[in-house]
Amino acid sequence: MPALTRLLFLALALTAAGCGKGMSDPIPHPPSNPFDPGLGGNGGYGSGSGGGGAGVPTGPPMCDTTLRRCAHEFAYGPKTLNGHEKTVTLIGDWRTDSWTNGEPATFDGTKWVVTVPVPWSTAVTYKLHVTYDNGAADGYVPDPGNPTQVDDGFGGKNSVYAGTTCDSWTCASTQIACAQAPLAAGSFDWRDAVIYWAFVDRFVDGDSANNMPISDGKLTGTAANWQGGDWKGLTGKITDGYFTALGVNALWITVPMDNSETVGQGDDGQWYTGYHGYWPRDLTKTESRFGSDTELKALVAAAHAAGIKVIVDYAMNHVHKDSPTYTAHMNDGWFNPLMQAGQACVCGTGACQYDGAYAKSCWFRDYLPDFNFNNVDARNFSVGNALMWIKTYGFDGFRLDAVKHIEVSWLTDLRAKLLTDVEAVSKQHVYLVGETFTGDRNVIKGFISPCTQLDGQFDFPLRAQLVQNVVMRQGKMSDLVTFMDSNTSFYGVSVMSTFLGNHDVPRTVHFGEDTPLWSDVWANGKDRNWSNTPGQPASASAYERLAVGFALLWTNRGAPMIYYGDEIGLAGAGDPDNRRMMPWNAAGYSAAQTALLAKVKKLGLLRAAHPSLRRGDRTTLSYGDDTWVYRMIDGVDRVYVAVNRSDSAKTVTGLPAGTLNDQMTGEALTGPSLTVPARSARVLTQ
Ligand SMILES: [Ca+2]
Ligand SMILES: [Ca+2]
Ligand SMILES: [Ca+2]
Repeated sequence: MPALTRLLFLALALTAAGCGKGMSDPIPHPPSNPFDPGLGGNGGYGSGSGGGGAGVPTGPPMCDTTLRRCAHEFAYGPKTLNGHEKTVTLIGDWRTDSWTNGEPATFDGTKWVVTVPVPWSTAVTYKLHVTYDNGAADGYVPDPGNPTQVDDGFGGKNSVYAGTTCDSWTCASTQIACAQAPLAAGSFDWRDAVIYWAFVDRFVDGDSANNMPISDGKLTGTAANWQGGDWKGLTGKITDGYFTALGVNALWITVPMDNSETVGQGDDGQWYTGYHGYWPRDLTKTESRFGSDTELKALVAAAHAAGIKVIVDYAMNHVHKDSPTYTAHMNDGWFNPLMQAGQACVCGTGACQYDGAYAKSCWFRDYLPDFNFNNVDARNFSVGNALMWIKTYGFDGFRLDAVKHIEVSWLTDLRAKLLTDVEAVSKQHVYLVGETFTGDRNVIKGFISPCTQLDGQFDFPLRAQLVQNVVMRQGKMSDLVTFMDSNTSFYGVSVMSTFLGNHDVPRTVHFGEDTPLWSDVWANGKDRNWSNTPGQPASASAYERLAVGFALLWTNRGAPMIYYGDEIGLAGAGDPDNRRMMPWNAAGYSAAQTALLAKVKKLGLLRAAHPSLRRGDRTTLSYGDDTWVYRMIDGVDRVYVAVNRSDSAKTVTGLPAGTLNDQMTGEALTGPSLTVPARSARVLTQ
């Protein structure tokens, strides 16, 4: 059907529902077109968004002309060739080190060609280095096809390409910096972040004295009750070096404020507590089950001492009906009324869908009053509250929940206040990462503007594509290559958070089983979340596939995020089964879990050691149905990555000749072609 019709169809069909924090999805699952965004609705209280999917982006990426790069093909031949050319390498000034680290050309049957990204509307000075197979001396020659030459200062000539602009550019990576609040020299660069989502209630119980599970006969078992994790336990993992060993330098922690003491029913009919933190009650107090005010400050201090930033989760969309803020302002316009459109306007019901006219004003549940940020007093109060939290505890960033369900004015007000009241003092950039659970990249992009709105969002479309093509082995590797090539610059100057799993989707290890537990990457796993819950996969293959997924994210731009437990392939279906208590007895891990953990650690160290993995430009060197070989370059740093998703070893090509050291295994190998074992990734340096 036509694209617009299809969008409308999806918007109607995928009226996702279900609160990620204890609601289930009542809608039968959609068919599985790999480019459908799917329901996505279990994230951040729903927000399933129809349409778009992982399709072709609309509009060029957002970046300043100084960062824009246009692909340009340089050629050598055919007229001047003598047939004995062995290698032809382009050298020049299109990149900082490209006079000394050139780009090899390939012979296309008639001439040698090489495509490189050239700076926007900027002349490029270059020449070619040619070697021969007949014993002739190699030489540096200007481009015989380009009459524009200048002296090279060594008695020879360089060629000059006048430069170009283009309709479809890429963006070079750059640190986020806002003119309104200049950064201190050496301030933290969020492109370097590796984030760990420490779901506090389920991470470490460091103090049993604060354990207060709710006693209510309506609760089924403990899956949706408080389980005892706290800030003291998390702090212990910071100080014992767990995160440092993983290469993690940023923590995302659960909403820290007081949550409701009651239970509430999800739309799956089950009863839940506020263990997840998304039912805020007293917005000025900390949650007693997580610990004291002093313990939260100690957590931040311990993190900072270990070189770890702290990103605090903040749920600005609503409060719990028990909140004194609601009691005081239920009738003065601070909150949207529950009754709208002639109904109880619970998101996902009747006229009050997660998308459309009531997306911003519907209530996620009938006990979660929804702020109306068109009311300036309500907005000022809420932005002020967020600022209070960041100033009081010294957090370094916010993870902002359910972004597309609030007025954008809240976001722009928050950013403006952060610039004037926080960044101008700290000289550090406050990272704002949003959750917009959708496969539609244009919706996600709409909130990204680092100095006025968000620095980035969680990259749900990339997660879907990667899990599908690599962990589930659907489609071909070329699908992933095409998607990632279109995705790298899609959000312009930004720091997206890339990830394989989170608290709203089934545990990723199950997508990697020999027979995946779900055949649709957007499945919410709620068919097995209360009964028939999955155990740890027995076969090593699932963990190995997960590790290949980690390797791809850890060798590309973005701030990769580990959902707690994914580093050991922790089992679990949909919410709340994907929030099991973190097992800390390493002796109880299987060999496959231990091997996965070791790989994640190694990737963390490699990412820290190589700027090209965090900021570099990626060039595909070869790919097959199951393999992908690419190179990352940042200045003089270059790393080669060779991925094989299949169940048999594969020979890959396109690597440089000579010795290549696999930093994952310690093996010394030889290019230009080499073998990549089944379900593995090599990270190679010369
Ligand atoms: Ca505890
Ligand atoms: Ca409480
Ligand atoms: Ca709202």
